[in-house]
Amino acid sequence: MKKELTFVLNYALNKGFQIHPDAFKILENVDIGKLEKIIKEIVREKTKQKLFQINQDDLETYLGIKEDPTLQGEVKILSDPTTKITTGEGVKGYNALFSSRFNKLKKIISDRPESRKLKSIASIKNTKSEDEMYVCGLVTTKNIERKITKLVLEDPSGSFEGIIFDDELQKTVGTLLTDQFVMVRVNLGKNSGFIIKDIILPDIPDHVFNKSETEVYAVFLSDLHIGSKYFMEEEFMEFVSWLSSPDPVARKIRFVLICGDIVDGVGIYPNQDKELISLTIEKQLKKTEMVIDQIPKNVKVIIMPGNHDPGRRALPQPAIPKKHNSSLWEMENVIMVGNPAVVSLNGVKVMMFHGQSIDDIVKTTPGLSYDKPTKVMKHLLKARHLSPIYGSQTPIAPEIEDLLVIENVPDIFHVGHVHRAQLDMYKGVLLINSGSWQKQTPFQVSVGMTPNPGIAIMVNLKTFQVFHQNYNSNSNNILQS
Ligand code: D5M
Ligand code: FE
Ligand code: ZN
Repeated sequence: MKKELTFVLNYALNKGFQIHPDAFKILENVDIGKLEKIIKEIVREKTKQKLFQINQDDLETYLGIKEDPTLQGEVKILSDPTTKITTGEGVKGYNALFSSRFNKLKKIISDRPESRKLKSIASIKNTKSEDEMYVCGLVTTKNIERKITKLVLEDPSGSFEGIIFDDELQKTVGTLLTDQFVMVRVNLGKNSGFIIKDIILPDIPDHVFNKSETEVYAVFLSDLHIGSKYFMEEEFMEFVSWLSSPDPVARKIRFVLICGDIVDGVGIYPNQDKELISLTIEKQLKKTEMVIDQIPKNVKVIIMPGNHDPGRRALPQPAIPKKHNSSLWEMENVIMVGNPAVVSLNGVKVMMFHGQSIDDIVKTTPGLSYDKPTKVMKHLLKARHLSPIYGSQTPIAPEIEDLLVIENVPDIFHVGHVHRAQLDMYKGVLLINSGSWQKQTPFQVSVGMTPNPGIAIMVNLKTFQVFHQNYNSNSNNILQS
């Protein structure tokens, strides 16, 4: 304990006072230079009233940080895959998944005026019409060779192949993701092949974001990796104790969102045990519980899993199962959701997705990289899908309903996974990659991945002003925007 704190405690005790543990918590975070004055004044006042206990209320009144009861902290779960998971069997399952993806995205694109001319692939197969036509489907192949680019799409009626000559459109084809939904404008060419004249993505319209009525803040966090040797425990605990401090922003925080990889897990990558401090899931979750318990109880904590957390690996992921640690589930202010999830915080809609698909997208798409995750997030919004590529590194379960389609436009899109905190805006949607609280791992060193861990991002849900705090002592470690 700091000597200044010991001094004021002894002072109060000698005057016959008791200090409530909640009051003590506040005292621990008070500027030490002010401690003595605060205690002496409270002791003098309360002695007059003949009340010999110093409680939280006394300190909050004195410090002017009394909780504002008008600040709302309302969470609604708008979408969570946990109870919706109904995985199909084998080929039948995948057919159902892709048919659900196609139907949902066709409905989304139907809002565009061009869609009135939309035809099924089968119906244009033998056409002799010279008019322009529109078809849509999922990208099955893109073939970019010398000057000729071919694109193959599939809809429930069949398969369509088109050729692209235009340079700009050829570049667009390069950025399309396999299994992504697109609409194309086509003409019949001279030798009865189809020529693609335009490629239209479902995309999002310009968005006017919803606001909280009161000036409440939400904190955006991801990739704690509790249990790993590289979890920045000291820095993270410093941030957590700031949440109880008299800082005016801290006093207005009502939500903490954790976007996956809360624990490091067990057996996630080869020889992981050499990099773990806690060797079992149970121990890692126990530690998590201790950490989360330090967050003030008037703050709702939303926990979503990532690829390191227990449950299942394939997307969509259910919430971390109860069987490992019931107390985390039972904490009054903790809400466990699956990946992806959409939550409403005082009416502000946040879409949370861990971001597994970024790995596949970065590897196959020119112009996208790990150090600019919000660029990939824009790509996902344009595709209106969180993980289009099937059959690569990111496992996707053959759900009867495709729960990874972005059906509604969120106000905030929150992602993690790549350990690079970055902010951006796209058509009125705030994009947040909340980075990590894990130092660079030997794997990341080996592949030249430089994380910027230890940054807490906070958003004022009334004004959408963004703040951040950097707990990393390395001065090169900065938030990108
Ligand atoms: O992933 C953090 C980042 O590091 C994410 O972009 C994937 C990448 N990563 C981590 N381990 C591997 C292996 N073994 N192969 C390829 N890419 C990897 P995280 O989910 O925190 O481990
Ligand atoms: Fe991670
Ligand atoms: Zn991850």
